[in-house]
Amino acid sequence: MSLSEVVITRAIIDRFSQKFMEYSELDVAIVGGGPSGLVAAHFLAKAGKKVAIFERKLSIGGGMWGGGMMFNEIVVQTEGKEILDMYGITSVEYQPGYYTADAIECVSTICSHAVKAGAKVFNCMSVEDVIIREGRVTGLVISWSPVEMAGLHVDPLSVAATYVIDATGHDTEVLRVIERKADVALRTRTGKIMGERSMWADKAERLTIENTKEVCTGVFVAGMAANAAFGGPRMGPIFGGMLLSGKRVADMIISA
Ligand code: 48F
Repeated sequence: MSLSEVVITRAIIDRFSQKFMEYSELDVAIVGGGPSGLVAAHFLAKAGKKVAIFERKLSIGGGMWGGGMMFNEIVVQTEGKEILDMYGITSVEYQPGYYTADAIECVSTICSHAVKAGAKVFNCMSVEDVIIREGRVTGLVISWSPVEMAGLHVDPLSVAATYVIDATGHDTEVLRVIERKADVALRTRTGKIMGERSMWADKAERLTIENTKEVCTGVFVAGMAANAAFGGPRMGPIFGGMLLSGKRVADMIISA
């Protein structure tokens, strides 16, 4: 049998359309496929939730691939190591309370678990806006990232979601659009995004967990976005807080 390019083309378009149609109404839409978003997707999908990640870049993994300054090893503390153990990711004690792991093994393993549990990843898609009804975010406005990058004048599409997780890292992009466009006060001290503070690994790691919460009705923040929203410091290339935040936000949404 000779292979037909047209069949290959139709197979891709058909299957993608089916997938996108099925996932255009979600229990949880996660913006950002960094470590916190991937862990959240895994636990939510495992609990039977219909969940998708929208990731601007071609690749998932966010800031994890590059470890610290492109030395592709990450550090986790004891609590973070427990999550790596759960995933079967190899970690090695460096000195008491500090463990290292291969960044590539971390991203690929966590992503594999998320996808196998049923989460869908829509890469190359940027979230540029939200849909709000009566003070609650009910969906996301999405576009192809290359459209955004080229500044093309093309209207976006939308997906509906009961809950949204802003896991966009340092830039808190979902909250930024809510702050700019909607009359919705965030549940921070100022009612606005407080902005991240300079690096303080120990404090930041603790605060990342504390700051993982519902920041306005229907929208949760996780990972570095949680600290940026609530004025916590950045932590640098220690990733336990990201993993624990992803699990915590999933637990919170499951019990909500
Ligand atoms: O930055 P990122 O890895 O977020 P995270 O899960 O982890 C933070 C750490 O990597 C590191 C750190 C701690 O050690 O400080 O930075 O909090 O991943 C965020 C992802 O969100 C995507 C972005 O491309 C990245 O992969 N992203 C950001 N804005 C959008 C987006 C958007 N508007 N639409 C879609 N994806």
